[in-house]
Amino acid sequence: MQETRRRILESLSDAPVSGPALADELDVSRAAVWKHIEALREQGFEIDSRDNGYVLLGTPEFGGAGVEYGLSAPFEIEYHDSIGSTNDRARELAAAGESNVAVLADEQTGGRGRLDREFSSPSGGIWISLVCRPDIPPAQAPIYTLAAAVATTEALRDVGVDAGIKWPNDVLVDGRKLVGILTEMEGEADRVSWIVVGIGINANIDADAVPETATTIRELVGDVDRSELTRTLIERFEELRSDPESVLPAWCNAATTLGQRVRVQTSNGDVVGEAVDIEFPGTLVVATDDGDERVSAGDCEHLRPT
Ligand code: BT5
Repeated sequence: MQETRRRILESLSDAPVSGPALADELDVSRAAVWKHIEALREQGFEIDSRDNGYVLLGTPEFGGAGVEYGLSAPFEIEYHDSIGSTNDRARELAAAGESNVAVLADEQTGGRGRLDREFSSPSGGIWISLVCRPDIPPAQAPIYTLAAAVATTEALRDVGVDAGIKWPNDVLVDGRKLVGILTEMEGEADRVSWIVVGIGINANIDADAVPETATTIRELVGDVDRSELTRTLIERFEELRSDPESVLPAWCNAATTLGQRVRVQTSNGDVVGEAVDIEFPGTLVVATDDGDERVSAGDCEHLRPT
């Protein structure tokens, strides 16, 4: 959000402030203050003009300005009511050199999962892709998927949803999928150029608009303030990526996979056994009949105990 507008909103959030007082405080002309107020109104901020000054009565429900207002993480929001895929748009921005942008949409018409599977993304969801340019080797990129899963799970628990991570990229409630994560990247042998972390949350959506194996926040606890949830998610993601060592312990708290019997389908065949540990940057250790196996990618299924 533009800095002057952010400061105007901050001033108005405490008490009414007159146009001249705002102009003095921000060191701009009164006409400029008026233009900023008009622009904020257009973005959906409800600002009343009263005898004692401007009053902030309401903030936009969901959208770029609604999410950026009060966000304490260095991400700009690019919002779309409807888009093909936020990951596709984020990849475009990344390829053009952008960083720390979150592409956010209310609806996706071409949402993608791993291996180009379809990801249904009707209006009412939180479909978001974070463009990052970390200074890490490509082999460490999976830590970003884990960080996104932790940030999302914690944000969901804050609103009363009893979510848990299934390795590596799903967030489930009672065995049904509430969130999918798709991490994509480009890089050279020793260094990542960019990473796009795409997160899809079935938020304020009817259960019959998502696959039968899925659930939605609306179904579980009723509708939530999507702007606030998105801010919590981005802020937590920011903390985790700034301190990669903190990701695995937080992941262990938020995940349900450790201690479970699992079947992981990998490109080299199935690995079946008990998930006993997670290692940096996201490798699952499975105790099989033939000893421990380490798996870095695959589709994981939690099996019933034998
Ligand atoms: C994923 O793939 O779960 C990753 C999904 C990532 C979606 C986000 S939304 C923002 C960004 N933009 C995109 O275009 N993508 C990202 P995977 O593990 O391959 O799971 C895909 C499977 O999940 C499908 O084959 C369905 O079985 C199931 N599925 C489809 N839509 C779903 C939904 N809305 N909720 C839960 N499960 C769904």
